[in-house]
Amino acid sequence: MPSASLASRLFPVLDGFAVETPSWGFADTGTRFGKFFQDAAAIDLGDKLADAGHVHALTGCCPTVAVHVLWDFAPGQDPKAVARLARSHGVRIGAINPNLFQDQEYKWGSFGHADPAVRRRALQHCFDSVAIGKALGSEYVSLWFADGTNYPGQESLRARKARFEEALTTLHRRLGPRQTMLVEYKPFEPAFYATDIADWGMAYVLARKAGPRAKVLVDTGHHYAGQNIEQIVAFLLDEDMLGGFHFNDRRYADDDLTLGSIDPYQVFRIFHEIHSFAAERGRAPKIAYMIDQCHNEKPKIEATIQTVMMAQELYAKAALVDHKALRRAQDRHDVVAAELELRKAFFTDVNPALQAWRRANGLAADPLAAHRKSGYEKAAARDRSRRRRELGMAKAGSFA
Ligand SMILES: [Mn+2]
Repeated sequence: MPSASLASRLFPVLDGFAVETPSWGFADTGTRFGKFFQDAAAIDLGDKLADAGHVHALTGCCPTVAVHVLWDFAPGQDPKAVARLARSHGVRIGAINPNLFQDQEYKWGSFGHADPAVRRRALQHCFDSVAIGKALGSEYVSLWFADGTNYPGQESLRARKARFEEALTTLHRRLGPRQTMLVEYKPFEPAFYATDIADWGMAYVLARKAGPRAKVLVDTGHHYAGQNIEQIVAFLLDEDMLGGFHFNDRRYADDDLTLGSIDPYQVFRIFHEIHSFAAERGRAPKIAYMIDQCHNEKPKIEATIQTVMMAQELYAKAALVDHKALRRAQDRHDVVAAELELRKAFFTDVNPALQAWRRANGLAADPLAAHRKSGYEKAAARDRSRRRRELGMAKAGSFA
């Protein structure tokens, strides 16, 4: 049994923490070198929402699912039908992700393209995404751009910046009163010389200029090795410009590994900045916590549950930092004592409290073990293999 005080401190923390799963994380995705197909991988949006519903039923903290417009919505598809489908699986549609990197038109960019016709096409797709979001009651339109250049001198960097400013401002005007536009950054890949939104500073400037409902999205994998992500998070929080996260882990670049698998202390330090901000301001900042991972080797549902459990555990640990004691140590420049306050929280075993919270919410104490016992994966593999054969898909794989 957890100590009563630990549980009573952590229950409200866990009640207030939700993680959004990505529809694409349940389908056959992987590296740009090759995909290793899984029989149980989702074929269509119905499968993805079923898998997301299963994850939510087991973890109790994943009520929404992020969707990719191009991959998940057939042209002319009624968003209300998608909302109903989601509801039937016990989840709601979360962030709407336009796709501005797949079509041939975007070889030289989307919002950054020199040709106004291509920029208009990209904007129209974003307008459609905003409309889908409005119809679904979704709060977020989440933007990531593959735009950039590969060689010095290829294009005017400032001209591309100006095009981004104009397009993002135009898009912001289309947002409904309940919608927020998230601007994601990434240092390189697919652009290997200059990515148009390469870091948090560029995303910050562009979001600021676009309008008050544009915020920055921090994808934990989109940083150079050694970059201090929690300092970026602290800066953005202080400027009221942190909109959301894409969770994943990395060892080298944008590796899409399971959150906390390489460096759980990094994730803890990010959460600590958020809890510290909340403690000072007396309110939790509104942040969209989302997963952005594609698993090529791990079974997709297992990896998703593992990620959610890791996020909950580290979020709970970070909530245990004694902010008053930390402040006192900081005030007397006791560097060692200040650091120890963080380490004390990080090394506290919160699992008994997490298990107690799950039981109190009618959930299995160990969602991963419950999933493995449930037979869901086997049944999905059987059903989806049969449907792939019926659909004439030569081997495993999905439409997206
Ligand atoms: Mn991302």
